[in-house]
Amino acid sequence: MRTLAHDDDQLAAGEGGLIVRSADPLNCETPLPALAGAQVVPNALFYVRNHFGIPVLDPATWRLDVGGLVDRRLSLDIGRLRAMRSATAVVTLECAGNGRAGFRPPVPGEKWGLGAVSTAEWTGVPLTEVLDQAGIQAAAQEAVFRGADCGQVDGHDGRVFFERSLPVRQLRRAGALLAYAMNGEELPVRHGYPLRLVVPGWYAVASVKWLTGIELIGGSFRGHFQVDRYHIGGKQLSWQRVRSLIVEPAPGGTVEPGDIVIRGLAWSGAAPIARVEVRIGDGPWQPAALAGDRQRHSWQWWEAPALLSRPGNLTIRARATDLAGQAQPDQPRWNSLGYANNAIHQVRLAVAEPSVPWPGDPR
Ligand SMILES: Nc1nc2c(c(=O)[nH]1)N[C@H]1C(S)=C(S)[C@@H](COP(=O)(O)O)O[C@H]1N2
Ligand SMILES: [Mo]
Repeated sequence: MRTLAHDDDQLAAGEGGLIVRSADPLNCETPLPALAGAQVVPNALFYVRNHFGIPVLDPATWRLDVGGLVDRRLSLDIGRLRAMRSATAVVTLECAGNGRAGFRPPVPGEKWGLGAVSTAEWTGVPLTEVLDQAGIQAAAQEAVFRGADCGQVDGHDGRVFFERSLPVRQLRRAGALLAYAMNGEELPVRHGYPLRLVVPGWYAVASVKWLTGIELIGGSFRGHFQVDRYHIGGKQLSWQRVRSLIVEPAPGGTVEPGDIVIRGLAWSGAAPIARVEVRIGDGPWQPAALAGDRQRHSWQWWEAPALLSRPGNLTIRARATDLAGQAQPDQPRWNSLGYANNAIHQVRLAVAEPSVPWPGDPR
């Protein structure tokens, strides 16, 4: 199998302004401050999370094979899929490891900051269309999604493919797409060309890229990325936890005293965002205004005006609550593999000495 020369791809990533965490496999964060209120992240700036080399698939020979506990086995080429009923959705993908660098004591794994999250408009075939064509048998309990990428994994003989499963009872309400387009463009190679699964609201490990197979099985899938990774204490990761991030002003920066607008993002897999609150220093929590489009599975921009009058160092915090009543913890909920850190985001700022005296300033 041909894989993308990672030197080339790393170069491209650097040019695109991504923050490269690892070149091989290619893992990159989105520079969130560069987004400035945009609903979707341009494809070139969408974060990248890979476990193996990027497979380069030939669309002429590529097939999506559907098998296992189905009434009819399917082998669909990209033309067949594109001819089927399509749907489009704006969906935020977040890596379960996003924010792993914030765990104390530290945990092994890619040391993600807060940029392993992005939003795009995905177009493809509703997963249910394909599964209905195949006909799921009553004995099927899980659907296993296989990616074309594979490699060596400690503790396993031979090649391990990237595979994840979803419970059959979740498939219908998941609203998952078999996506072939991203932000109106052909799905880029690094994001899964020619076809990827997109599972709205779930940690993005579920959204298998370079999809080649769907197999319906009668038990619980025991693959490496299901049982050795991407769980918390044996419990499968599913919905993205509620979270908000401060995007502006940028952490560690210096701002002039006076009126500023704090802006950020909030999302939750389980339910829409109910509210976001910000706290300046030791002040009270104050409501932020939700801004921009509200789409069920997309992050939501918010903003809050603030008056920063006193020079010195300052901490700004933001916390979101979703309509299911879930809130964010003050501190990361530590787990040995370092997943699902949704602790309240804190940003430290310096407020400069005023360059012109304040009206009424006694100096
Ligand atoms: N085939 C395949 N699919 C995959 C992965 C992978 O390594 N191989 N990584 C998963 C993980 S952990 C994440 S966070 C998302 C990242 O998707 P992106 O690179 O398009 O941002 O893809 C998921 N799907
Ligand atoms: Mo991930």
